[in-house]
Amino acid sequence: LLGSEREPRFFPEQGELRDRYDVVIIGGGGHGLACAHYLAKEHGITNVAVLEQGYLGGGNTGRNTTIIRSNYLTPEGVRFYDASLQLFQGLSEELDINLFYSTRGHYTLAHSDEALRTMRWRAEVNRHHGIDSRVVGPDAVAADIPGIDLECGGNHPVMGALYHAPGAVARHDAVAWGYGRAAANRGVEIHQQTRVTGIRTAGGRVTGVDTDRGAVDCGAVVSMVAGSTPRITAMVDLPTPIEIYPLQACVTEPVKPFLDTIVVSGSLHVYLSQSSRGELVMGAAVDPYSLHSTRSSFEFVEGLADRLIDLLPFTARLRVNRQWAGMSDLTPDFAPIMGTTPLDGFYLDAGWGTWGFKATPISGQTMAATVAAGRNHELIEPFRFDRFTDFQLVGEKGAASVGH
Ligand code: PYC
Repeated sequence: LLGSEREPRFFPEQGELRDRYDVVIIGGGGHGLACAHYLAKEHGITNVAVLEQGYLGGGNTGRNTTIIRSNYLTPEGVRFYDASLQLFQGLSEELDINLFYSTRGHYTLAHSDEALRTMRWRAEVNRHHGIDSRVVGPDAVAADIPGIDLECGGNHPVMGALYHAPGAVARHDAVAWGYGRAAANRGVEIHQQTRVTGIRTAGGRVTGVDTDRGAVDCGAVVSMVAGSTPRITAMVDLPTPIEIYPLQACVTEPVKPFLDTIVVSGSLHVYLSQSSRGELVMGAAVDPYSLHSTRSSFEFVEGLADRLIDLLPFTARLRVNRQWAGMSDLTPDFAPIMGTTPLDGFYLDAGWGTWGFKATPISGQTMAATVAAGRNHELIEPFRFDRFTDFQLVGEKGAASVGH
């Protein structure tokens, strides 16, 4: 068969937009596609369009360092991310696609008494919720992280670490493809290269969206666009406290496998793991200024290398092969904003900052349940839109991994 005569390998060809959908999801990243999948699978809602301005998984889903963990600080966060981790563990089978889900263990290094105190706090909250996290000493760190300089060049000696056994990595873009294919197989339409330019409302509720391919009516709009959130919420005059900061990452040339675990140092602003190909996948703090851009900078790699060499001196000899950036939609309390909003029929899944990939399955599932029921799923109620006006914040900064 000629290529043009074959069945599409992954997604059916999408024609024109329909006149009306029950649900329009803005954003064809992991969260949007997961929501489409669970709407169709768990609620029988299939008259759904996912509108993506670029290509599937081309936003933050394809721009993170693929870390999955549930070692959060607040009970609300721990419950939510642990439910996500549980879903991740069965996801390759559910979606019939190899996500290369790999449990590695996750070290968060402490270089000060204050950091160690936070690690103890997190370990206590985690264990209370049945999650395998514990504080370990420098010897355990040295045994699991070959090549580490525990003195960090004399600058920030490692005093201990939070060890989180279920910490994992997975092939990030396959998560988007898997959810997209599963949703499409149930009748969801996925329209790439389709930019939402406006949201229509009447009588205090959503009635449709305008796109660069025409207008459609709909009963509900779900915004799942991470770093583009302010552009979408401005369309419905819904102010949020979200600010956008770039988060950059890079990979080195491949080297012989030496590192099984995921390593995070909030104080050194470094985190890394070794991919199945042997590359070190690494990142640092968010950029020190708010910016709506995915450009990468030399300053990022230079600063990261400077601190990484303190931790793992041999990495001074490695070349960086590739770098990229995503746009983090940060909230003041470092927890997401999810669920219903003051505008009927408009739902928000945002504020994913630097921790959105690991939440993909549970965000999709709980947002789908919220849209189907018209009220927040209990797991996301703590992350509700109006928590900033009634001062019920969910302070997760201590578990954010990335410096801010
Ligand atoms: O939250 O685990 C995390 C993380 C790692 C890198 C960026 N965020």
